[in-house]
Amino acid sequence: MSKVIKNGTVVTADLTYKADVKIDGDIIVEIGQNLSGDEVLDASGCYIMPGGIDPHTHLEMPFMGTYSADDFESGTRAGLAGGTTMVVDFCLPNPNQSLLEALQMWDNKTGKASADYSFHMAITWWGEQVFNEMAEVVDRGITSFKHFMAYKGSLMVNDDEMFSSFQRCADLGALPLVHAENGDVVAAMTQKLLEAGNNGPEGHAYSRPPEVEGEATNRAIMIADMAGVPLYVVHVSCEQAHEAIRRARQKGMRVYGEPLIQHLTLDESEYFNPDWDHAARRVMSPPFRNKNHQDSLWAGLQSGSLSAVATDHCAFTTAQKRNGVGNFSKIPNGTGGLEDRLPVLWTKGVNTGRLTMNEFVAVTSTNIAKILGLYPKKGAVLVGADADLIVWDPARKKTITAKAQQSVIDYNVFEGFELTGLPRYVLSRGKVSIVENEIKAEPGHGKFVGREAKNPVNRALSQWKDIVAPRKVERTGIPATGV
Ligand code: DUC
Ligand code: ZN
Ligand code: ZN
Ligand code: ZN
Repeated sequence: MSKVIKNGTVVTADLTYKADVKIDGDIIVEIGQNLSGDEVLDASGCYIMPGGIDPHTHLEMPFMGTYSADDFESGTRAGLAGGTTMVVDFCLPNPNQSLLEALQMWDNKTGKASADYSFHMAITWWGEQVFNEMAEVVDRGITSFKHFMAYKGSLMVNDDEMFSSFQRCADLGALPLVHAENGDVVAAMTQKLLEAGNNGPEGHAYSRPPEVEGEATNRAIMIADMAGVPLYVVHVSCEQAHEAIRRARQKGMRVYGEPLIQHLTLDESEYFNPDWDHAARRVMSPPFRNKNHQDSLWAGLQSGSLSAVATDHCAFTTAQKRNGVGNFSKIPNGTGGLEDRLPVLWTKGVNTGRLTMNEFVAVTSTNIAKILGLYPKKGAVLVGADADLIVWDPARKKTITAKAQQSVIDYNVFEGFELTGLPRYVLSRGKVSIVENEIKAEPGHGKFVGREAKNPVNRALSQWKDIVAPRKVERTGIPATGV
């Protein structure tokens, strides 16, 4: 059974043009004029865009003594409802756990996914076993490795471990990711604040100022340069981190920055709300910042110094958040956003003139597809690409409410946002999964998408005993202006 999306305007990262799009099974088979098929989806007044890819989610993740509340079923359904047709989730091995065993555990969670997914593997400890297993992980199509520079005592890796892992990534053609916050400084400031009786949610923001993020971002970039590997910085929330990324890119380094929809649109005043629940529900790391930092992030999307908008979707109920009453460091870190990322970015970005439609597609889908090695299977409206598509109605309106959301939690950090621009149809590999407010997502339809390593070296040359020596790539680059 073929389908044709008719009467719409195709919008990609670089083109806007009138055309019909024909789908057979999972795949786009034709793009052109006056196409016919067994089933017609009307896109009058709408834009046909590649489905959103959220490169940063934590579904059913054990974290801070509990599990994030949305699993692959509710999480992918929420994504589809807002036009996101693929998520990349984080597999987190316990200390000393085999990466392959952890991967099996994560794979077991995905049975009811209704949209496609992939994984990043976290490097939460270091040793010869991890070194060896990284090659097998890459062979299984997981070509990105996350490093936490914060969460001291649990997920955090030290600089020597990070340097070793980055070198291994370089040899395997894999991409290292960092959560860039100085975990030692955060731990020290947290202790001081708690000792002084500052135990409310605002203490969370005080314990993680922009400087801890700027320092760690700079450090990770320098370490990546010494290891001779590209770098992807997750949840860039502030000018200090953005500045480091801009500078590295100007020097010719492949450093990518990912702002979150939350940091673009919500600010630190949320933590000073007298309602403890309101503030705690917004506790995430890094915390929300002030307007100057938000402006910096928008500018980064406009100029291309920041590459992809994500959510870090890691949703906890109010009851879970209340574990931190009397001690902000015990509030599970995380917010939702999977359903809201595209509509909020459209309303606050495209409708305000801050982003063009083509930039919108680039930062919600195409750029990350290219960075992660998913393009053009994902992130494209091209013959042969997966039919992960949105028919976007720029006139459709709604007000965000927790009541109407797909996520299982009992609130929404964007509650009350008035949106203009929402999906009319969302297709996941050809399956019509959303028709306006109607959810037709099919649990179990989502499949794992493996990825290819980029420019791997001969594996035989990469040996555990060699992972120490600096391999600095000398780089003159383009001198910074005024220097
Ligand atoms: N930050 C969060 O807020 N939640 C999950 C992990 C992270 O780094
Ligand atoms: Zn993080
Ligand atoms: Zn995260
Ligand atoms: Zn199916």
